[in-house]
Amino acid sequence: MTSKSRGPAGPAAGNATLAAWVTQQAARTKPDRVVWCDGSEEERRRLTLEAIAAGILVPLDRQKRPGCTLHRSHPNDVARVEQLTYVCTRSEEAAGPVNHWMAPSEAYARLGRLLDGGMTGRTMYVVPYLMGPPGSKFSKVGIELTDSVYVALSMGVMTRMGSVALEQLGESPAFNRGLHAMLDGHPDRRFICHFPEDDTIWSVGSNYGGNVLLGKKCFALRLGSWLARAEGWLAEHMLILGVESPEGQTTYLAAAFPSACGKTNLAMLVPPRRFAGWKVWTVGDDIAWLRPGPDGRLWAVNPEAGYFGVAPGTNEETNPNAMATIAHDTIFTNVALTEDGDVWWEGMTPEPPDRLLDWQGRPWDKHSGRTAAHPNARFTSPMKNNPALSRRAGDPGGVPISAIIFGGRRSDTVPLVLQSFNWTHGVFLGATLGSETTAAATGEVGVIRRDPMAMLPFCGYDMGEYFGHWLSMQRALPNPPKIFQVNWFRKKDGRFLWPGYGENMRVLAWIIDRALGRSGARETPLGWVPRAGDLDLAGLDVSAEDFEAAAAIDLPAWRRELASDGEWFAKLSRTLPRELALQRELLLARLG
Ligand code: GTP
Ligand code: SPV
Ligand code: MN
Repeated sequence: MTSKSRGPAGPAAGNATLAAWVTQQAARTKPDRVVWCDGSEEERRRLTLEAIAAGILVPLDRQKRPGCTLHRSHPNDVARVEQLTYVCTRSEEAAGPVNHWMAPSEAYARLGRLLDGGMTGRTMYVVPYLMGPPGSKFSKVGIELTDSVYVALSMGVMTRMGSVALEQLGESPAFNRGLHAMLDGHPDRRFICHFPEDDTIWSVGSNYGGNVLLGKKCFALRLGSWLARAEGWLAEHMLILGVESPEGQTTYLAAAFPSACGKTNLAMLVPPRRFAGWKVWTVGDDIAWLRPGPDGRLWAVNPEAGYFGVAPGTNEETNPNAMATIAHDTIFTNVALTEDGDVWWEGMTPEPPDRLLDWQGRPWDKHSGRTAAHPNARFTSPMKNNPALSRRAGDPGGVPISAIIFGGRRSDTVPLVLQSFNWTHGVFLGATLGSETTAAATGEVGVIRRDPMAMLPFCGYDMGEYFGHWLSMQRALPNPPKIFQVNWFRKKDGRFLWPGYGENMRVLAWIIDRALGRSGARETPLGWVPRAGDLDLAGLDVSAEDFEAAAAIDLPAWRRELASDGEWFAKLSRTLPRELALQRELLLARLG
């Protein structure tokens, strides 16, 4: 820690670029104090106590939730704000038709006015962080300057934070420049601006998750995707997991599902009884950085070190590994507080406790007529708490990916599982992925939108060019992963047809068999699907009728889907790769 007396450059003295940049931003924002974070346990304890004293964190019961705290964000600041998130490239075309765009000069001027003296009376925390394992060629360094102690503490959980990052950086000027100021928190003064040409992110007016934990969506995905295109790799909104067979063979999969569509749950899956002897290991639950290896396979690392997971719906049945992970040393955001100092959310137990304080700190009981936890309430936990953490989660070389899965939240049309005919067709499946919107972003919930590769809110450049980049990866991958599409969320009469969660293991087993060339399949116009008997359904509590409805291919619905894909592609027409338009034509012809 460095106080103002040593100057804002603090321990960066050896890195002149870093020292100069921090000094410059401190001169802009004028904090009373500058504190450099070193990532130590002592520092974490001290900042937590300061945050408790300031009323920013509420300590939880030491027996029930050791090392845990609760944070309540402002009720108008509870999710990512896509309409206030900008890609600020010199040309509007570089950002593409689905990103919000602002000219860099305008963004720097507008946010610069807000940031001028924006930390007066406050502390600026200098948070050096490393995305990816130390010493890995995948890894990148960011520095986040923030006036939020909640952000500094959360970054300490979500990333490899402190000295480890400064060591990796050394004297290099190649670090992401992140600046975050809470300001007065008014939505009129809230902007999340990305400057990919300057490796810079400015975030003002929020103190929530993906808006402010700049290593996560802002750096690892929006700027990451920009760097990945230039450097020949992929930065994706994907979980990474390893499935170990009873014989001890582990196969690694990566899966892209939109926000709040099941990544954390799949990454921590506990196989059902039928799969005794099988084990699923978590490598990552939200973000994957993937690179072609010298062996022609695709290798992946999880750049994060923690989980910022959805709380509602998490319980001992759906996700026992998450429940163990959040048993200690966790920061909870916008969950309900029990009378004995523990947390609660919808779906944690069948019945709520008699009395709670809701996520806004107001008295609550089950007659209150509102949810106790916010639907986007979250936990922030170190990945080392996870009993299912893969031994290779921190492997600097990454893990080899045998299959990529795309999935959305679709109450109709999309079948339980299908396999693409080839890489190009797989990219088409990803590019046309549709999903119902969720509480992870502000706005209407339950509206179907195209969310290609689950990256709609996270791609830092033109979406058509992003698809082109995906297609071009095949040249670097003589041994590419096989590509699949899944849907756990198909419904009939308002209820899910497929039980999901642990039972998704049955689908993973087929995917692995297909990826390793061990199982048959039936060809349909949409892709390869399991033949009767290919999916192991023994001991599954689902009627044959429901299973068939979950797996059914509804051709009229697919004709409507293709019309919607056509509108989506028209929006991207300037840069849409011809191969993808052709894939759509071919599918139209197959549907007749
Ligand atoms: P982000 O952190 O926003 O990127 O979300 P995520 O993709 O990690 O989603 P998560 O695993 O947290 O799940 C979101 C919600 O979907 C939770 O309420 C889960 O209980 C629910 N969910 C997850 N998997 C399944 C499933 O297989 N079936 C059903 N019906 N619901 C699921
Ligand atoms: C998501 O919305 O996809 C998340 C949560 O993982 S946030 O960090 O807010 O982006
Ligand atoms: Mn996510």
